[in-house]
Amino acid sequence: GFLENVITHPVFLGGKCDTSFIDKHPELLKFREKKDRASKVLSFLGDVIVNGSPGIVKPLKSADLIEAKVPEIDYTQPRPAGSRDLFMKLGAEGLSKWILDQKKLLITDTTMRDAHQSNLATRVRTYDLLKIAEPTSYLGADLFSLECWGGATFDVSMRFLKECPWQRLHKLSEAIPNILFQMLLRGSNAVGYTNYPDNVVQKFVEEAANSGVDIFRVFDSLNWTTGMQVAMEAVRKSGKICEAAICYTGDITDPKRDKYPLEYYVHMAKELEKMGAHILAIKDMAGLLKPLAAYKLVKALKENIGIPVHLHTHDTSSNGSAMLLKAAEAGVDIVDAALSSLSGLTAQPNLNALVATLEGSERDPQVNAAGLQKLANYWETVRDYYAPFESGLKSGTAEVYHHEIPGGQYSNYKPQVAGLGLLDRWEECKEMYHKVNMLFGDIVKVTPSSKVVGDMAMFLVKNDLQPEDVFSKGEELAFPESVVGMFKGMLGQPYQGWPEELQKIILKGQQPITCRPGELLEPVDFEDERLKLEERLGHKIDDKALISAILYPNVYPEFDRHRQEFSDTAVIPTPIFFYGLEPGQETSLDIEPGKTLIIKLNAIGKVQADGTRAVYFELNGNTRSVVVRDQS
Ligand code: 3PY
Ligand code: ZN
Repeated sequence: GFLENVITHPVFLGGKCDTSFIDKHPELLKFREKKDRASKVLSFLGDVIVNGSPGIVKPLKSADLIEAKVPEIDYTQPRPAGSRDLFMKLGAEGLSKWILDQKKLLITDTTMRDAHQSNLATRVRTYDLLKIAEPTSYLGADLFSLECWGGATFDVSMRFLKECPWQRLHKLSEAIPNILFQMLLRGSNAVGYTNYPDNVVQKFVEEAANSGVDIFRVFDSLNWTTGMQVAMEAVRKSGKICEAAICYTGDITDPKRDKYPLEYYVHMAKELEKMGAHILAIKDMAGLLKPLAAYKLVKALKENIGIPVHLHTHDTSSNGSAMLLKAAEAGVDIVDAALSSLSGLTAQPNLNALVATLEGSERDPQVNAAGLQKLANYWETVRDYYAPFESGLKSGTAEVYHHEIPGGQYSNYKPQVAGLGLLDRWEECKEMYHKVNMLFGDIVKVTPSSKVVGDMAMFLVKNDLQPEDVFSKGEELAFPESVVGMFKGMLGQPYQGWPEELQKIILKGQQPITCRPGELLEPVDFEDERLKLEERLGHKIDDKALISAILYPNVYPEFDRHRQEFSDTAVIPTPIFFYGLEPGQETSLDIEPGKTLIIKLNAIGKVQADGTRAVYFELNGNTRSVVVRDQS
């Protein structure tokens, strides 16, 4: 019931219709009373208070959570110059050379993206990021970059947090103009789970570059360099920094795991350098790179390529810090780490501890250690708001060397397993992940190929099957759609190809492709799509919203509906957003500059015969109530 009525509809206003338009859209004749912003926010809060937040089984009480302390900064002092200022002066090639000239170890802080993607199921909201953004621009000014966008954040912010990823990026870059922003881009899969037409990838990169992304870390989920071409070229064309990744899997120090030896990675790195990478990334998405292997790999890469090496890992085994130290010894240029309070477990190693380790050494990162501690203190309190999204892992585990589940997937795979009612078989689900990897021919596992392995593992456990059963009962099995798509070639080609017999069983007679999937996908006609969407949504949309909707055709309309019905709920403090208010509790929201709402919950009414309840508030001193359907 959120749609604009017909006289405000863009198609109607544009005179692009006759009366059949109204026949097709009877909903547009419902002239709804237009709600003001405050009423929309109260409707949202009423719903959270009565029904809780979707997906949160064990809610906290917002009244028990304390407000995170934002470090005090003397804003009369000029903002320190940072890596972004340097990039503006030197350009991508110049910056790449500057990196090579540094003795100090450069550090990327992943707190704003991968750390919470991996430890808190990507749930950290723009509200909490923005509050610490400006202090970060002062206290973190010596960092090489902030990874703060891309990966799963794009999807999760719209799907679960009901906030706009572009707005997050825009506001962050306003607050932090001096440090390089870095994003994770899944090659032809952009920030999604499937291949998109080339012009969608190109347009996405262009928009992201205009909105504040400086460094694009591009990877392919099967290490298929052909699948990285379009994205890499688009990044170079935008004038930004193209960081191309080799995804690390297996173990180069284990002679029994010989599918991916040292030479495999060196060869791929050389190819990416030739393709125009300004920086090479080692993307160790599951944290499989052991300390001694890191030394060997970094040494070999530094000897064989002429661009800087940037190392990304996950601390799942808890060997992450030792590994980074060995990599620093071997001459790695940049490493990823996370502020202490969000570090460790399936996220990145501890940034503050790394700084302390190297202090006074040849590779001293020369950053403001005391300032970074203040930032970590802020995140320590904020982390408490997200307790329901913790993975439950209490310590590092060397088991990751066996199951090889990426850090960013671990905190997602477990709730998926739980969702299928298989949590009592969690051990089996991890073991099956390993078995499926071997069944598939020991592939690189990172979004989206990792999701396919997870889908297949859950499918087998759920149906009480073993990998061998695929060969004997394959004809009767309806494999998950993602598995069929991958074996058809829709995520590209794995190193040494797919196991042929298995591929035949899974495809059931369909022919696989070996070309770039993007070559087969029709380019999107953006203006045509825009019109269709505007008609469906009932209002105008800009380029960024259009891209969001093209990347996530099912998620975007629901996100848009939320915003029409409840307004932009990104302005609500996180404890209130997730857990609502208790009777007598008060909160204040800045809905726009200079406009503050003071909201107090007075009481919750009894359930009525029609299944609704009234929720009574005080809004800036006046009583207001909203009626909410009780879903229990
Ligand atoms: C992502 O693609 O989101 C990842 O973090 C992969 O490691
Ligand atoms: Zn990662």
